[in-house]
Amino acid sequence: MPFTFTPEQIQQFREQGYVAVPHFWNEREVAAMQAELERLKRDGLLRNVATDGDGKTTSQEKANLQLCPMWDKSDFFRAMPFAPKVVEAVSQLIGDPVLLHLDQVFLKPARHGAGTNWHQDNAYFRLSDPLKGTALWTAVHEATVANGTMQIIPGSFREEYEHSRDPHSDHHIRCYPPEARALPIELPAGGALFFAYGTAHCTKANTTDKERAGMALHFINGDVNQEAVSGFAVGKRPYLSGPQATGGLAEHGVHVAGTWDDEVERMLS
Ligand SMILES: O=C(O)CCC(=O)C(=O)O
Repeated sequence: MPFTFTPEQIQQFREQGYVAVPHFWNEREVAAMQAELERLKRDGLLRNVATDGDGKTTSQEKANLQLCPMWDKSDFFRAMPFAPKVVEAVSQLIGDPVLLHLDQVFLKPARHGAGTNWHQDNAYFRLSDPLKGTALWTAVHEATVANGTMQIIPGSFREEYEHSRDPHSDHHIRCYPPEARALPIELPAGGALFFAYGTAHCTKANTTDKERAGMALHFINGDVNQEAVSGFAVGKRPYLSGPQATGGLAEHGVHVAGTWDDEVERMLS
């Protein structure tokens, strides 16, 4: 069954800059994500980017563990953006052709997990039209207010906030949006939040007894491929739909499209 947003969901994305889908990924897909993330963690590939307030010194008290990019360390996560429902969903929001712009994960360990401060992705990516790019943020574990789930500011893609270096991260920038308008998005494990490049968002601390991870895929429409800054280099951003899509062959040198279901089963076998 192809994935289809309702007209109301598409309207919400265009007018409010976000749409949440609570059961986007099924239980097997979630279990596979958790297993592969555990392997990446075990292999020491996630890095603590939280700092104690000087923007430089790695914090010993709190941890925001990031891995970016993921595709070159995991065939499983390389396959994820090629999953048919991802391409179908994203193309309904930003139009074809769809390109993958970036992939990464943030893991907040139990009790001392740190959030990622407020920002607009477009402060990094600089699209002239912030609705031509979307994030797909997947709750790899249940994401609640208590464990610091994503918060967004509806409608904020129409506003451009000033960004400066985040003193609590070793490389991020942050802004100071009107937090009174913030909306926390709670999701079960496997839930997805799509939000436009201009939508201000942040995550909060995880002080619960269980770790929580969010995986972020970023996509752009082909019209803005030349103007989009950061992310993968032009030529290395896989075309996922449209006439230039080669199933990953052109960008990765291997055929990735069509492997998602097998990757999920491989992870669980
Ligand atoms: O999961 C997180 O902590 C932050 C994700 C995020 O802000 C992003 O991908 O832009």
